[in-house]
Amino acid sequence: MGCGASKTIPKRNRTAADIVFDKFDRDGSGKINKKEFKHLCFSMGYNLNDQEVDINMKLLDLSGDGQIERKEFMKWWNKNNKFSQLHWNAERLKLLEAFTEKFKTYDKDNSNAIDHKEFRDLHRDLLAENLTTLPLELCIQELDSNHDGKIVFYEYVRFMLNKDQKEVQKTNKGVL
Ligand SMILES: [Ca+2]
Ligand SMILES: [Ca+2]
Ligand SMILES: [Ca+2]
Repeated sequence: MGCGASKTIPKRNRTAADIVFDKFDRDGSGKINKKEFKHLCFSMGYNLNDQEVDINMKLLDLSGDGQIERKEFMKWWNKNNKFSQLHWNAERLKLLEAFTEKFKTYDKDNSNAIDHKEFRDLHRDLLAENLTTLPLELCIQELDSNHDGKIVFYEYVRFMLNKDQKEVQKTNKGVL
């Protein structure tokens, strides 16, 4: 995906979100890192612990580079419940931790993304756990929501939670 946006936006085109982004991108790197994100949330009245910062950063990081770029930030910022969604209850947090561990085992080269080669192992496990019946190629399409050829943590979690939801619906209503 081409990245046309430069690090700085001409003043007249800056939105309120841009101003917030630039304010908290303290080192001017064009990206919000963990420390900067924690500070941003704290300034807005949300005191996240390190674990919450970790998990939420991973979920906002659609490119898998470990930081929040302007585009990723905008996506989050435009949500109504952006801050309340950063707090996970203990049960969900535990689930997300388990997802993190699992994701790490598939991401063998620690690139923060599961590529096609690594996906073979993940696919094998998903089949074994009945989480998919799709063949390899179709399954990667379902997981890789932005179709950039790799699966980042957010995409993995989205897929897993979706499955979770369907399971819940199944048991509640008897049908999907
Ligand atoms: Ca920065
Ligand atoms: Ca990113
Ligand atoms: Ca992807």
